[in-house]
Amino acid sequence: MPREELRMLQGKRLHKVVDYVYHNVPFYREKMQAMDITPDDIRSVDDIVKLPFTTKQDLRDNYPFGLLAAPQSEIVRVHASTGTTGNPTIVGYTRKDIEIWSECMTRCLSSYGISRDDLFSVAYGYGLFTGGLGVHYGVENLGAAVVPASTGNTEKHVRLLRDLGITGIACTPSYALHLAETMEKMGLSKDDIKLRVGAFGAEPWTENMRREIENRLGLKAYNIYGLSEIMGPCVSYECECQNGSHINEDHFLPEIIDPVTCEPLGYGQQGELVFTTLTKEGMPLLRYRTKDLSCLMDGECGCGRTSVRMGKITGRSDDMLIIRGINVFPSQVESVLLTIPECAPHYKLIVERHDNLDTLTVLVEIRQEYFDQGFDTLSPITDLEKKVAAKLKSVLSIAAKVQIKSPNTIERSEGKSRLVEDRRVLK
Ligand code: DLL
Repeated sequence: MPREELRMLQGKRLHKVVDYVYHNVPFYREKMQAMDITPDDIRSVDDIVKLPFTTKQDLRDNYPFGLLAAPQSEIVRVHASTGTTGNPTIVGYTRKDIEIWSECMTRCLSSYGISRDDLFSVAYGYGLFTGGLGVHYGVENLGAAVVPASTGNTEKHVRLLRDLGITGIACTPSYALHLAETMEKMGLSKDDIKLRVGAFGAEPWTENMRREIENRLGLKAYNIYGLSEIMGPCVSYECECQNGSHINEDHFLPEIIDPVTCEPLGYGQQGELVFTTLTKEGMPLLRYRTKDLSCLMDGECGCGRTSVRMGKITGRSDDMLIIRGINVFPSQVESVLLTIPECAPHYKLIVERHDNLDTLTVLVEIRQEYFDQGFDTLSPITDLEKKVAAKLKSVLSIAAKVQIKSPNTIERSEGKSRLVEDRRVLK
């Protein structure tokens, strides 16, 4: 679509979604009333700057369903992502939302060259995380055959790749490398499998990782980006030119802002990505601050698509970690530790990558009074470590190794906290 036409379409859809949330979501109506604006003030894309921002905190404050615009009877699916502390972020989708999501995924898969003739394995987690089901519906919608492998059981997955002649795969880039390693340990090589396309995202990755995945699995590796609050996978995707990821702009209106002043930035400038959903019915969001740092790239792409592209995610403007594709906030770990009487509020997180799998180790000090009661012997310590690990697992959804430390052994920091040591090197 020519850009002028696209902008007109976006303007029309923007007005419609603003009108919709104004009348259906008290949170937005109150925000807009406080800013003295009505839906009639929003007539074109340029008016977006008049609208309020939405943050993850707003989603938490309105937990679980306060930001839904559609009646609950219209919601056909619910997903959840990690919240900063306590409450997860809940997202509800209507039947039409699922259709649009699948359509966006189909665009993305067909831009990678996937067709009805392919057998496509989805190795993102199925469940509350949007990766598994999100990609799954896109593959089915396209008419390719989906193999819902999910994560884990890697050797079985390698056998499926070989025996079924699977040609496409979607997973995190680190899992793709783990898969390659497992395959090699099983005495197989890329010549034993038929993979030719991979859709990798849900965590940051580098050009070196791309080359390594391509060499070891014998496929072409494409980026896929998304976040559950906006939709899930396929907010943007790479085309064959691999010069940035095309945003599905007729559904998600992007902006780049300065994360400190919130002022809009121009094309090519690094800042925080912000999205407004243009067609969502279940939980539309206005100017959602992703905290992802990137840039927007204009100009026509060699593939002929006119949609704007975003650069690689270069970091986050908050402290969120992505461990095995799962979002983890240090404050979540802290909130769990605070519920365990034996633990002192002194802890440290160590994130490492072994065999291309991320590991999280939590060091936490025991409180002096428990230490004095004989906790300095091995068995109660092991029990406590198990108890803390189980609690962390239930809240974070990933396994963490826990090491209980004696009082006053974890370094204290003045000023900027050094709670996290991320030892992963994305080569
Ligand atoms: O990760 C959705 C997704 C699933 C995207 C599968 C791609 C593939 P969340 O769990 O809500 O949703 O996490 C969203 O993950 O804000 C980014 O920080 C990060 N992220 C997602 N894709 C990429 C990517 C899914 N391609 C958060 N590169 C986002 C770098 C990514 N970071």
